[in-house]
Amino acid sequence: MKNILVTGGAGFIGSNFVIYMLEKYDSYRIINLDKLTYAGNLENLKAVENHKNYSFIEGDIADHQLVEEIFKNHDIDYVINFAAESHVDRSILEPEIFIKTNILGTTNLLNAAKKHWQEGDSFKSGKKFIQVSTDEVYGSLGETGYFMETTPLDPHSPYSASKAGADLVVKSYFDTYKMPVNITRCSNNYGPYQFPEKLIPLMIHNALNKKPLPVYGDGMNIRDWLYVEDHCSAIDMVMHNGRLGEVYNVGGHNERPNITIVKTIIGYLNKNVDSSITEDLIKYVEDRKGHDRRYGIDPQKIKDELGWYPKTNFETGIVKTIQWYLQNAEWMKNVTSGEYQNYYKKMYDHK
Ligand code: NAD
Ligand code: TDX
Repeated sequence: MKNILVTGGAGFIGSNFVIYMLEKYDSYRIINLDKLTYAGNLENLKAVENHKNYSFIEGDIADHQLVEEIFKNHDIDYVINFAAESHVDRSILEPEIFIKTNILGTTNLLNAAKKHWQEGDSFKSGKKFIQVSTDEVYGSLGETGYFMETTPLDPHSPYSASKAGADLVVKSYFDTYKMPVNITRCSNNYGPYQFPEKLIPLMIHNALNKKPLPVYGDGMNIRDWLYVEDHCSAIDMVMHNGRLGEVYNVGGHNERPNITIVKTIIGYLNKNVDSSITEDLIKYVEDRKGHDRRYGIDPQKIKDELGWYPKTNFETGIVKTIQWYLQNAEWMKNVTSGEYQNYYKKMYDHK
């Protein structure tokens, strides 16, 4: 048995990853450390909460004593660090917590792993720290070209700056101590359990409630979409076969302008759920500050080195995703009550 410390495992990608790993392997014990912020939700993990190889610890990755205790009590073999403040719009409103969790929290995890994994000048074999990062650290593309692992970092939002900062700290632990690490940089994920502050679940939720669909700017900003399960399989491969110290970009060449995504969701709901859901709901609103124009990943390295490829194309993935939200109306109702209402008012009511 090997022990994986998954942080942020009650969030969108983390919970999908925990379920993916427990379904695929018998040989891993997963310890999920999550602070249960507004984005963390144990309902996401109902399917595995009693699994013999799963346990949950509520707490902060920046809590030195707690993280030290976890490393002392469990022989941790891998850390997969998903825990983060992850929403760009929130980082524009309140940057400090992004610096604390994303940079200081990551450094705290690195220190504990280093302390328990280091033997003299080298590290015990079979250990690895994986930092789950984002394509946003590369900044914004023009109409052509793609982000490669060698593209210079040029983050624009407090969120992406904090992720770039964390990446550099992780890299420095490899460069300085030869600590076994990998960094993955993935494009926009979509799928089950995504919090409805992000474009796709927010548009599905609003459309079903006949609320305006707030499209920032001209709606022509481009994102490169990846179905969450394909991201999980990429992390699985990097965990097992990624060359130490390397960065791997993860993306499936699924670039779409935001307005196309919104119209695709409306089209599906109009045809299959309620014909009064139409494009009249679209409301062009004030642009996001510092809004990156285009993201596009070149995934050649992870394909060539690790044989990864995405299994779900956008047309299939978006239908599966919309259907999941339709079938999980109770989940959506629960996450959109309480704090969410205040956030929504603060973010959108003046737009
Ligand atoms: P999310 O916001 O849905 O989940 C984040 C989780 O981290 C939540 O469960 C939250 O409770 C937990 N958390 C936050 N602060 C914590 C702390 N201090 N200590 C412990 N737990 C804490 O985010 P997500 O969309 O699942 O993203 C997961 C990771 O993947 C993040 O690191 C993000 O930067 C990265 N990423 C996300 C995307 C995307 O499209 N969503 C794309 C690329 C990379
Ligand atoms: O109401 C909206 N209207 C709108 O036009 C929202 C919430 C978003 N948008 C636009 C902004 C972006 O161009 O849609 C695009 C996608 O926005 P988000 O879902 O907020 O994602 P993004 O800012 O691209 O960042 C996401 O992908 C990279 C994740 O939130 C990050 O955690 C990840 O690192």
